[in-house]
Amino acid sequence: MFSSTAQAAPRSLMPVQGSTVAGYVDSLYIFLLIASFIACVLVIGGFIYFAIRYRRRGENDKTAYITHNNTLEFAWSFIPFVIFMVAFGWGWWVYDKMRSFPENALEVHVTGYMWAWDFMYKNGKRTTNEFTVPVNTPVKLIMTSRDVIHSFFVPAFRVKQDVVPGRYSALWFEATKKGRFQVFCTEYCGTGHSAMLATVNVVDLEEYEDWLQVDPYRGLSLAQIGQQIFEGRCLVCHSPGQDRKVGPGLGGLFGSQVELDDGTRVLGDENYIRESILYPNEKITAGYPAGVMPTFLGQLDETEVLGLIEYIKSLE
Ligand SMILES: [Cu+2]
Repeated sequence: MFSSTAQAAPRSLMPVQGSTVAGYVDSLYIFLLIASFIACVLVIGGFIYFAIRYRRRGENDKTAYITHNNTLEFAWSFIPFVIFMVAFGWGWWVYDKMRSFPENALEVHVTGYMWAWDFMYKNGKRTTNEFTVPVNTPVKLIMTSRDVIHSFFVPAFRVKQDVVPGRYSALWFEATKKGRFQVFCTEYCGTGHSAMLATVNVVDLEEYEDWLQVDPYRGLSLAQIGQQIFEGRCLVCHSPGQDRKVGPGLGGLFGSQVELDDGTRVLGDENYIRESILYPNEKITAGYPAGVMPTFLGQLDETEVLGLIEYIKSLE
Protein backbone atom coordinates (compact mmCIF):
# COMPACT_ATOMS: atom_id res chain seq x y z
CA MET A 1 0.00 0.00 0.00
CA PHE A 2 2.68 2.50 0.99
CA SER A 3 5.71 1.31 -0.91
CA SER A 4 6.49 -0.39 -4.13
CA THR A 5 9.62 -2.37 -3.44
CA ALA A 6 11.33 -4.38 -6.13
CA GLN A 7 10.49 -7.60 -4.29
CA ALA A 8 6.86 -8.31 -3.49
CA ALA A 9 6.42 -7.17 0.09
CA PRO A 10 4.40 -9.41 2.41
CA ARG A 11 1.03 -7.96 3.34
CA SER A 12 1.14 -6.40 6.76
CA LEU A 13 -0.35 -3.63 8.83
CA MET A 14 2.74 -1.47 8.58
CA PRO A 15 4.82 -0.36 5.59
CA VAL A 16 8.10 -2.20 4.93
CA GLN A 17 10.79 -1.40 7.51
CA GLY A 18 13.29 0.20 5.14
CA SER A 19 15.62 2.14 7.46
CA THR A 20 17.70 1.73 10.61
CA VAL A 21 15.12 3.54 12.78
CA ALA A 22 12.00 1.86 11.36
CA GLY A 23 12.12 -1.05 13.83
CA TYR A 24 12.53 1.31 16.83
CA VAL A 25 9.60 3.45 15.75
CA ASP A 26 7.39 0.40 15.20
CA SER A 27 8.23 -1.14 18.60
CA LEU A 28 7.30 2.07 20.41
CA TYR A 29 4.17 2.41 18.29
CA ILE A 30 3.05 -1.14 19.10
CA PHE A 31 3.75 -0.54 22.82
CA LEU A 32 1.55 2.59 22.73
CA LEU A 33 -1.13 0.73 20.80
CA ILE A 34 -1.26 -2.17 23.29
CA ALA A 35 -1.09 0.11 26.35
CA SER A 36 -3.92 2.24 24.91
CA PHE A 37 -5.98 -0.85 24.13
CA ILE A 38 -5.61 -2.24 27.68
CA ALA A 39 -6.47 1.18 29.18
CA CYS A 40 -9.48 1.44 26.86
CA VAL A 41 -10.79 -2.02 27.89
CA LEU A 42 -10.29 -1.22 31.59
CA VAL A 43 -11.96 2.20 31.42
CA ILE A 44 -14.87 1.38 29.10
CA GLY A 45 -15.29 -2.14 30.54
CA GLY A 46 -15.24 -0.77 34.10
CA PHE A 47 -17.70 1.92 33.15
CA ILE A 48 -20.19 -0.60 31.72
CA TYR A 49 -19.72 -3.02 34.65
CA PHE A 50 -20.27 -0.35 37.33
CA ALA A 51 -23.22 1.16 35.48
CA ILE A 52 -24.99 -2.21 35.53
CA ARG A 53 -23.79 -3.54 38.89
CA TYR A 54 -24.54 -0.37 40.90
CA ARG A 55 -27.56 0.97 39.02
CA ARG A 56 -30.31 2.56 41.10
CA ARG A 57 -32.89 -0.11 41.87
CA GLY A 58 -35.65 1.89 43.54
CA GLU A 59 -36.80 5.17 45.12
CA ASN A 60 -35.13 4.34 48.45
CA ASP A 61 -31.85 3.17 46.97
CA LYS A 62 -29.24 5.55 48.44
CA THR A 63 -25.63 5.93 47.28
CA ALA A 64 -23.27 4.36 49.82
CA TYR A 65 -21.06 6.75 51.80
CA ILE A 66 -17.49 6.28 50.51
CA THR A 67 -14.53 8.26 51.85
CA HIS A 68 -11.40 7.10 50.12
CA ASN A 69 -9.04 4.19 49.56
CA ASN A 70 -5.35 5.06 49.78
CA THR A 71 -4.04 1.91 48.11
CA LEU A 72 -6.43 2.14 45.16
CA GLU A 73 -5.83 5.86 44.63
CA PHE A 74 -2.08 5.41 44.74
CA ALA A 75 -2.25 2.49 42.29
CA TRP A 76 -4.37 4.30 39.70
CA SER A 77 -2.02 7.26 39.79
CA PHE A 78 1.30 5.49 39.99
CA ILE A 79 0.74 2.77 37.36
CA PRO A 80 -0.23 5.26 34.60
CA PHE A 81 2.69 7.47 35.72
CA VAL A 82 5.11 4.57 35.16
CA ILE A 83 3.56 3.80 31.75
CA PHE A 84 3.78 7.47 30.70
CA MET A 85 7.40 7.73 31.85
CA VAL A 86 8.30 4.58 29.89
CA ALA A 87 6.66 6.07 26.77
CA PHE A 88 8.45 9.38 27.39
CA GLY A 89 11.91 7.83 27.94
CA TRP A 90 11.50 5.41 25.04
CA GLY A 91 10.22 8.20 22.75
CA TRP A 92 13.15 10.41 23.73
CA TRP A 93 15.59 7.62 22.92
CA VAL A 94 14.08 7.02 19.46
CA TYR A 95 13.77 10.77 18.74
CA ASP A 96 17.41 11.29 19.71
CA LYS A 97 18.44 8.61 17.17
CA MET A 98 16.37 10.33 14.46
CA ARG A 99 17.66 13.83 15.22
CA SER A 100 21.39 13.07 15.79
CA PHE A 101 22.85 13.63 12.35
CA PRO A 102 25.83 11.43 11.44
CA GLU A 103 28.80 13.57 10.39
CA ASN A 104 29.67 11.45 7.36
CA ALA A 105 26.16 11.59 5.89
CA LEU A 106 25.68 12.05 2.17
CA GLU A 107 23.91 15.39 1.75
CA VAL A 108 21.10 15.93 -0.76
CA HIS A 109 19.27 19.24 -1.11
CA VAL A 110 15.51 19.11 -1.41
CA THR A 111 13.10 21.85 -2.48
CA GLY A 112 9.37 21.40 -2.18
CA TYR A 113 6.89 23.55 -4.08
CA MET A 114 3.34 23.39 -5.35
CA TRP A 115 3.31 20.51 -6.28
CA ALA A 116 6.56 18.67 -6.76
CA TRP A 117 9.90 17.89 -5.13
CA ASP A 118 13.28 18.88 -6.58
CA PHE A 119 16.50 17.14 -5.52
CA MET A 120 19.98 18.52 -5.99
CA TYR A 121 23.27 16.73 -5.46
CA LYS A 122 26.67 18.24 -4.67
CA ASN A 123 27.95 17.61 -8.20
CA GLY A 124 25.08 19.70 -9.62
CA LYS A 125 22.88 16.78 -10.68
CA ARG A 126 19.23 17.70 -10.36
CA THR A 127 16.15 15.54 -10.44
CA THR A 128 12.43 16.05 -9.92
CA ASN A 129 10.09 13.73 -8.01
CA GLU A 130 12.62 10.92 -7.92
CA PHE A 131 16.02 10.61 -6.30
CA THR A 132 18.57 7.88 -5.81
CA VAL A 133 20.56 7.04 -2.68
CA PRO A 134 22.97 4.24 -1.79
CA VAL A 135 21.85 1.48 0.57
CA ASN A 136 23.40 1.22 4.09
CA THR A 137 24.68 4.81 3.90
CA PRO A 138 23.50 7.68 6.10
CA VAL A 139 21.77 10.31 3.96
CA LYS A 140 20.97 13.82 5.16
CA LEU A 141 18.30 15.81 3.37
CA ILE A 142 18.60 19.59 3.67
CA MET A 143 15.20 20.89 2.75
CA THR A 144 13.31 24.08 2.05
CA SER A 145 10.17 25.24 0.30
CA ARG A 146 9.62 27.79 -2.43
CA ASP A 147 6.07 28.66 -1.44
CA VAL A 148 4.08 27.19 1.46
CA ILE A 149 4.75 24.64 4.19
CA HIS A 150 5.06 21.08 2.89
CA SER A 151 6.10 17.98 4.77
CA PHE A 152 8.47 15.31 3.51
CA PHE A 153 7.40 11.82 4.59
CA VAL A 154 8.87 8.44 3.68
CA PRO A 155 6.61 5.85 5.37
CA ALA A 156 9.02 2.96 4.77
CA PHE A 157 11.80 4.88 6.54
CA ARG A 158 9.52 6.21 9.32
CA VAL A 159 10.91 9.72 8.89
CA LYS A 160 8.92 12.91 8.37
CA GLN A 161 9.91 16.56 8.49
CA ASP A 162 8.17 19.84 7.70
CA VAL A 163 9.61 21.85 4.82
CA VAL A 164 9.26 25.59 5.47
CA PRO A 165 9.77 28.57 3.11
CA GLY A 166 12.63 30.89 4.11
CA ARG A 167 14.57 28.37 6.19
CA TYR A 168 16.25 24.99 6.03
CA SER A 169 15.06 21.95 7.89
CA ALA A 170 16.71 18.55 7.75
CA LEU A 171 16.14 14.88 8.26
CA TRP A 172 18.37 11.87 7.92
CA PHE A 173 17.93 8.17 7.28
CA GLU A 174 19.98 5.12 6.48
CA ALA A 175 18.14 2.86 4.07
CA THR A 176 18.61 -0.84 4.84
CA LYS A 177 16.69 -2.29 1.90
CA LYS A 178 17.10 -1.75 -1.81
CA GLY A 179 14.03 -0.83 -3.82
CA ARG A 180 11.74 2.04 -4.65
CA PHE A 181 9.94 3.76 -1.78
CA GLN A 182 7.09 6.26 -1.83
CA VAL A 183 7.47 9.85 -0.62
CA PHE A 184 4.35 11.80 0.37
CA CYS A 185 3.69 15.45 1.14
CA THR A 186 1.90 15.31 4.49
CA GLU A 187 1.06 18.97 5.01
CA TYR A 188 -2.01 20.09 3.07
CA CYS A 189 -0.68 22.56 0.53
CA GLY A 190 -3.48 23.18 -1.96
CA THR A 191 -5.23 21.59 -4.91
CA GLY A 192 -2.37 19.36 -6.05
CA HIS A 193 -1.36 18.22 -2.56
CA SER A 194 -2.33 14.59 -3.04
CA ALA A 195 -0.36 14.46 -6.29
CA MET A 196 2.80 15.81 -4.63
CA LEU A 197 4.55 12.46 -4.74
CA ALA A 198 8.14 11.38 -5.17
CA THR A 199 10.12 8.15 -5.12
CA VAL A 200 13.33 7.27 -3.28
CA ASN A 201 15.31 4.75 -5.26
CA VAL A 202 17.70 2.81 -3.00
CA VAL A 203 20.53 1.07 -4.86
CA ASP A 204 24.06 -0.33 -4.35
CA LEU A 205 26.84 2.21 -3.83
CA GLU A 206 28.39 1.45 -7.26
CA GLU A 207 25.05 1.83 -9.00
CA TYR A 208 24.49 5.12 -7.17
CA GLU A 209 27.88 6.44 -8.27
CA ASP A 210 27.18 5.54 -11.90
CA TRP A 211 23.75 7.15 -11.69
CA LEU A 212 25.24 10.32 -10.24
CA GLN A 213 27.50 10.76 -13.30
CA VAL A 214 24.79 10.31 -15.90
CA ASP A 215 23.53 13.49 -17.52
CA PRO A 216 19.77 12.90 -17.54
CA TYR A 217 19.41 14.80 -20.84
CA ARG A 218 22.18 13.02 -22.74
CA GLY A 219 21.02 11.89 -26.17
CA LEU A 220 17.61 13.54 -25.85
CA SER A 221 16.14 16.02 -28.31
CA LEU A 222 14.99 19.41 -27.01
CA ALA A 223 11.36 18.32 -27.17
CA GLN A 224 12.19 15.10 -25.24
CA ILE A 225 13.95 17.16 -22.57
CA GLY A 226 10.84 19.35 -22.44
CA GLN A 227 8.58 16.32 -22.15
CA GLN A 228 10.63 15.00 -19.21
CA ILE A 229 10.38 18.35 -17.40
CA PHE A 230 6.71 18.67 -18.28
CA GLU A 231 5.86 15.28 -16.81
CA GLY A 232 7.81 15.99 -13.63
CA ARG A 233 6.75 19.56 -12.94
CA CYS A 234 3.86 20.73 -15.11
CA LEU A 235 1.54 17.75 -15.45
CA VAL A 236 0.08 18.20 -11.96
CA CYS A 237 -1.61 21.41 -13.16
CA HIS A 238 -1.56 21.35 -16.97
CA SER A 239 -2.95 18.72 -19.31
CA PRO A 240 -0.92 18.17 -22.49
CA GLY A 241 -4.30 18.15 -24.29
CA GLN A 242 -7.23 20.54 -24.00
CA ASP A 243 -8.55 19.51 -20.56
CA ARG A 244 -8.87 22.06 -17.82
CA LYS A 245 -6.89 21.15 -14.66
CA VAL A 246 -5.62 23.66 -12.10
CA GLY A 247 -4.35 25.58 -15.12
CA PRO A 248 -5.36 25.53 -18.78
CA GLY A 249 -4.53 22.58 -21.05
CA LEU A 250 -1.56 23.32 -23.29
CA GLY A 251 -2.59 21.33 -26.36
CA GLY A 252 -2.91 23.58 -29.39
CA LEU A 253 -1.63 26.60 -27.42
CA PHE A 254 1.23 27.33 -29.78
CA GLY A 255 0.17 29.68 -32.55
CA SER A 256 -3.31 30.22 -31.09
CA GLN A 257 -4.83 33.48 -29.81
CA VAL A 258 -4.96 33.28 -26.01
CA GLU A 259 -7.71 35.21 -24.28
CA LEU A 260 -6.51 36.96 -21.12
CA ASP A 261 -8.48 37.93 -18.02
CA ASP A 262 -8.32 41.64 -18.93
CA GLY A 263 -10.20 40.87 -22.17
CA THR A 264 -7.19 41.29 -24.47
CA ARG A 265 -5.75 38.59 -26.67
CA VAL A 266 -2.15 37.54 -27.10
CA LEU A 267 -0.43 35.26 -29.59
CA GLY A 268 0.73 31.97 -28.03
CA ASP A 269 4.26 32.14 -29.40
CA GLU A 270 7.71 31.32 -27.96
CA ASN A 271 7.91 34.58 -26.03
CA TYR A 272 4.47 34.12 -24.51
CA ILE A 273 5.31 30.57 -23.37
CA ARG A 274 8.65 31.67 -21.97
CA GLU A 275 7.09 34.57 -20.08
CA SER A 276 4.34 32.31 -18.71
CA ILE A 277 6.94 29.88 -17.33
CA LEU A 278 9.25 32.49 -15.78
CA TYR A 279 6.76 35.27 -14.90
CA PRO A 280 3.45 33.40 -14.64
CA ASN A 281 1.52 36.34 -13.19
CA GLU A 282 2.23 38.77 -16.04
CA LYS A 283 -0.53 37.40 -18.27
CA ILE A 284 -3.41 35.40 -16.79
CA THR A 285 -5.54 33.25 -19.07
CA ALA A 286 -9.24 34.23 -18.93
CA GLY A 287 -11.20 32.07 -16.52
CA TYR A 288 -8.25 31.18 -14.26
CA PRO A 289 -7.29 32.82 -10.96
CA ALA A 290 -4.09 34.86 -10.71
CA GLY A 291 -1.26 34.00 -8.36
CA VAL A 292 -1.66 30.23 -8.48
CA MET A 293 1.27 29.21 -10.64
CA PRO A 294 4.73 29.47 -9.04
CA THR A 295 7.54 31.03 -11.03
CA PHE A 296 10.20 28.79 -12.51
CA LEU A 297 12.66 31.68 -12.76
CA GLY A 298 16.05 30.38 -11.63
CA GLN A 299 14.67 26.84 -11.48
CA LEU A 300 15.11 26.00 -15.14
CA ASP A 301 18.14 26.77 -17.27
CA GLU A 302 17.93 28.03 -20.86
CA THR A 303 18.08 24.51 -22.33
CA GLU A 304 15.21 23.41 -20.14
CA VAL A 305 13.06 26.42 -21.00
CA LEU A 306 13.75 25.85 -24.70
CA GLY A 307 12.94 22.16 -24.25
CA LEU A 308 9.59 23.02 -22.67
CA ILE A 309 8.78 25.47 -25.47
CA GLU A 310 9.61 22.84 -28.11
CA TYR A 311 7.52 20.23 -26.31
CA ILE A 312 4.54 22.60 -25.88
CA LYS A 313 4.78 23.48 -29.59
CA SER A 314 4.28 19.80 -30.39
CA LEU A 315 1.09 19.46 -28.29
CA GLU A 316 -2.25 19.34 -30.06
CU1 LIG B 1 2.95 19.85 -0.27
